[in-house]
Amino acid sequence: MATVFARGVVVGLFLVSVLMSTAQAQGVMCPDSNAFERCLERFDRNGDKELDLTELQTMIDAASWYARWTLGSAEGYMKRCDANDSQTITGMELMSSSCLPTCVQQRGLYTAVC
Ligand SMILES: [Ca+2]
Ligand SMILES: [Ca+2]
Repeated sequence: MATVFARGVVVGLFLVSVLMSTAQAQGVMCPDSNAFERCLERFDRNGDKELDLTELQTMIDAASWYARWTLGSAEGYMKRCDANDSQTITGMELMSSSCLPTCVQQRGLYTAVC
C-alpha cells in the first residue's frame, strides 16, 4: 500500500515537472525580435525597412499553403497591423499586441516564412 502511495507521489511530481517545463517552453516561444527583423529584411525589396502590400504578399507567399491558411491575407495584416497608417508595416508593428498579440502567433508567422 505504501509503495502504491509512493508511486503516486513520484508520478505526481513527474507530472508537475512536465507541466512546469511546458510553461517554461511557452515562455521562450516568442521569436527573438532581432531575428524577426532580419527575416523581414529578406522580403523588403526596396530596402526602406518596411513592408508594403506587395512585400507583405511575398512574405505570405513564402509560407506553405497550409501555413498560409492560418496566417491570413496580406491585406488583413495591413489592416490590422499598420498602427501609424503609413501603408507599410515595420517589424515593430508586426510584433505589436494589435497585430500578433501572442507568442504563439508570432512564432507561427516566424516559422512559416523565416
Ligand atoms: Ca519595403
Ligand atoms: Ca506603418
